[in-house]
Amino acid sequence: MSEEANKKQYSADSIQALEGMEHVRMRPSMYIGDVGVRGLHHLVYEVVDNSIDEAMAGYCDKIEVTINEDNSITTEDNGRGIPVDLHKKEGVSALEVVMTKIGAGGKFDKDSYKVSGGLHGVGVSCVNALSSSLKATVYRDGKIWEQEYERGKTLYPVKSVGESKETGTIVTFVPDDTIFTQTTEYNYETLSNRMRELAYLNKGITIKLTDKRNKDEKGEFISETFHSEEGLKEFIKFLDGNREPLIQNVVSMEGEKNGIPVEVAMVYNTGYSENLHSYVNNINTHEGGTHLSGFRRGLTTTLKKYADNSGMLDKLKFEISGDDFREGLTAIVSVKVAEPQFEGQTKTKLGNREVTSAVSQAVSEMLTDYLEENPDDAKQIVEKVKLAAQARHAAAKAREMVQRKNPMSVGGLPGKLSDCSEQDPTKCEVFLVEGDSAGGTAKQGRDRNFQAILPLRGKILNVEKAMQHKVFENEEIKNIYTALGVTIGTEEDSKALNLDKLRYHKVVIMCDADVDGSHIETLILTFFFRYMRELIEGGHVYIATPPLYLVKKGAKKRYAWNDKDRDAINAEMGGGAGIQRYKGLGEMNAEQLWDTTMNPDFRKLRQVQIDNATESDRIFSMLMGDEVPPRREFIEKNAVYANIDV
Ligand code: 0RA
Repeated sequence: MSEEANKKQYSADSIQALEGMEHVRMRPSMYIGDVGVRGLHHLVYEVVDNSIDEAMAGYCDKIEVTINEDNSITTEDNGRGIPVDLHKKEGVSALEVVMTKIGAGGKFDKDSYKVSGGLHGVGVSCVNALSSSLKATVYRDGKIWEQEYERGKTLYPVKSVGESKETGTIVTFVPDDTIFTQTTEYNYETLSNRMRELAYLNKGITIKLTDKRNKDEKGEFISETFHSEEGLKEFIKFLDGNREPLIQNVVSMEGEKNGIPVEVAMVYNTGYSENLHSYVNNINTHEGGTHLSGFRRGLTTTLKKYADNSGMLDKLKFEISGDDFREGLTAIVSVKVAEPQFEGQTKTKLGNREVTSAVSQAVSEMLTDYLEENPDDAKQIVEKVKLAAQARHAAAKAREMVQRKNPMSVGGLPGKLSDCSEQDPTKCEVFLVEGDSAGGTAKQGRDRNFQAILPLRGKILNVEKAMQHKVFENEEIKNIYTALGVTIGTEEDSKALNLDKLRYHKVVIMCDADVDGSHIETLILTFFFRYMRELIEGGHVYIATPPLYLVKKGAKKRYAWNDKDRDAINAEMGGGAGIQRYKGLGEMNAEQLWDTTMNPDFRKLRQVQIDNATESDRIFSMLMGDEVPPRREFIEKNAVYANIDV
């Protein structure tokens, strides 16, 4: 063998010989998605998933998650405890196998609803591999057992450290900062949202979350306990609580169809948006899939049949479409599938064919009964559907305008857009700027090679409260569509956003750093979230962060983005520096705006991410809805201003 071939052979062997745990450390993203904030939180979900599995099997009803002072995590459950007896094939304790063998999974049998290929379900061993240290404590068979690991390597054989009549599992892990280089700091809110969601999706379980890093006014650790007796029925009320209900009841069902556990809950509100949330094995399926198709089919056929029989649609001049049945609808569909196939860009689209008819049948039965038993509600719903059909007719015309315009011909671009000269969209950025005057400064300050400016006049439309045709008729919104070059409708889905001709890969929202600015930022984000979610999911949406202060002493000038930095800079300059508070972008000149906010070398862009779509939906409906008190409470709770970069 030549030396070259020899080398190749050697590396192929060494890759194959690489133990699973080593592979997880070498390619963590393959297992947990990424090594950023998301992946870090994923470690917690992974361990908790195992406890939830234990609860779903009927052996556990309490789970506690604690963020410790040092940002390590402790999870504790009262399940059966991970088995500790000898694993015959491996020759070590089963606990050690579960903790150190990739693919051993939480369970050895196949009858639990484990997720394959998706985001979760990679096993606690992955968490172990990605932790600088981990300790497992098991209460089982009258004893307390213990084993510790470092970076996935066992420190000592499983040992008994005491006696107890209890059963359960405690896992404490420290995320490895050589893997999670960006941050190892846990976000309470993120974990809290997920634990709440899990409690609703798995009724009867009590999940307690405690943050030992922070104390409340009473001197107690920040803590919340989540428990739901009614599951999705309560989840829907929580989600839609900020919207005005059309009917007072939640329509819900729970059961098994063709061997597939199906749970559905739905309500109608007086709004215009459709909010469907779907889950498979507790994982939010953003891209939908066969269970969601089944829901839509069941809803449409049942409501249509009822409406036709009622004679209420007799005078309607045009056909009712599927969409009309879903205006003002908020629904959650949750299924458990033994071997789910996930498809789509983010692997969050269920592919299993057999699920469609199971959900469709379940929804048909549920709705048929409900409509028969509640004729008043049925009438309200059919009336709403009629109105939706009429509005859709009007919207279709307005939307055609948005679709037909061709942004690639210069004539088609909005007059207010100052375009860049670069033609390669991956290199281009567009700044959506509040107001014409700041727009002017940005236009002067930018690098016209790759930065475009689109000034937006005043407050853009609140899409949360507007009917669809109003949205597509709105000048500012039409400008955003044409400037970005995106259209509605792909071959696969007539309502999906078509990003093939996206003209800028970075879309930057640039608003004043004050309450008004943050309101406008939220309005724009609401529009993106409701009408261009694919743009956010594609990682194209950013928020610019202009500085709050200019600190000046003699010839020295520095910018500060918060009070702490301002004071530190002042101290560095020896104190007594002059401090200018920027109230808006308009107070900066073109050069300052470039230096601080637009220059890629110095600016701090924040990428907008949706890490919990269900929670984002609730927050937008609250921030942009009619009810003032919850909005005020949220804004006050979220200190400086209410930014939605969840
Ligand atoms: C393997 C087998 C059994 C339970 C578990 C693992 C298990 C794993 C975790 C992880 C966190 N909490 C957990 N609780 C249980 C089945 C045990 C039996 O058959 O008795």
